Amino acid sequence: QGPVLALVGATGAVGTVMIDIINGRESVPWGEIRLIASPRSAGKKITVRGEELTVIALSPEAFDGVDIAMFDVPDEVSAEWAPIAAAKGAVAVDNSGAFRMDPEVPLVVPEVNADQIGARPKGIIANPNCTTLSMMAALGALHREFELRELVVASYQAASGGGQAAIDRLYAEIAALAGKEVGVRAGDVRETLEAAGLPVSDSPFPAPLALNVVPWAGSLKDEGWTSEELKVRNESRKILGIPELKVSATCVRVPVVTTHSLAVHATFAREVTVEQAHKIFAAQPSIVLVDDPAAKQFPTPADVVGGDPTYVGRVRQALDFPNTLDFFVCGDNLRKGAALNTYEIAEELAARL
Ligand code: 11C
Repeated sequence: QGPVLALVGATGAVGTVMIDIINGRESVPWGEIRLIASPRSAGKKITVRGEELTVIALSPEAFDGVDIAMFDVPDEVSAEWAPIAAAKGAVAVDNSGAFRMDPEVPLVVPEVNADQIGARPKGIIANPNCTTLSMMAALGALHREFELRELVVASYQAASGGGQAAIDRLYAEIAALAGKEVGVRAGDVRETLEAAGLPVSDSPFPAPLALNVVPWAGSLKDEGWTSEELKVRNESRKILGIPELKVSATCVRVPVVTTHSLAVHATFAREVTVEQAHKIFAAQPSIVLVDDPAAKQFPTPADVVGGDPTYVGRVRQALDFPNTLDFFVCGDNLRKGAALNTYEIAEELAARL
């Protein structure tokens, strides 16, 4: 009998992708899979690997006998319940922001720092933010060879990073603007949405997202930075094991449903040629290199959404910055950015139980 896996938040946007991933695996090590959600979703039936499972309500007893509990719930729910699962003897793999910067909680991307999975004094392992995660496989591989020193990034984040309500809002905005000649006068997109009953005050985004880009993700922190930008800085440092890494990020929401992209400007201790970088990327099982500028081949969210790997392209040696590479990455924020990485950590744990 294999270990017992619990999925907390089984009915949410990421939980649903998690079940897709479990269903898509050729084989799984689990003796039992248990689906847990809020009392509102309890009783719902979901088919997992051909077996109809009933979602049970979150309670301490729900963790009885559980070996690994994956959490895809809001920060405050994880903050309360991951320690309860751990006290019941499970390893909690948490996709929220509640524990990521806790020095007693490893923050893991298996292909970068799987070695840290074993040191988990609180019985909790954290999964990074999807924006940070989208570039970690690429940066981790380059860092191993060339020693990363500085990182400047701009993100192009999909609506689904904000959950189902954010996806619904983007679709509603697109429908309301379809066929109209807008985006030609300041404020006309906003006014048209308002006339269609979609005022920005009701939106999860602080400006229209359709036909627009919005330089804002997360909440306001000190000195004008957003929580998302600080997560990119702090989490990159922790995952890569470079506490002094210089990082500056600008996080931007774009009218894409799913798949985050980042323009990365990374400076290393040593010179890195495009050819060397290509070789390193091509050797990583979790990276797909799509980089043929003459043929206009590069990754875009629309072309890679639903995929597991990180897609890398537009690799260039920065003309005016020594030892610096510029490149573009795309990664499905619901898969590798959230559900897949969490599940890969659970698989690593299962192999070590
Ligand atoms: C977004 N990256 O795109 C965020 C969502 O810390 O796990 C995930 C927030 C987090 O809005």
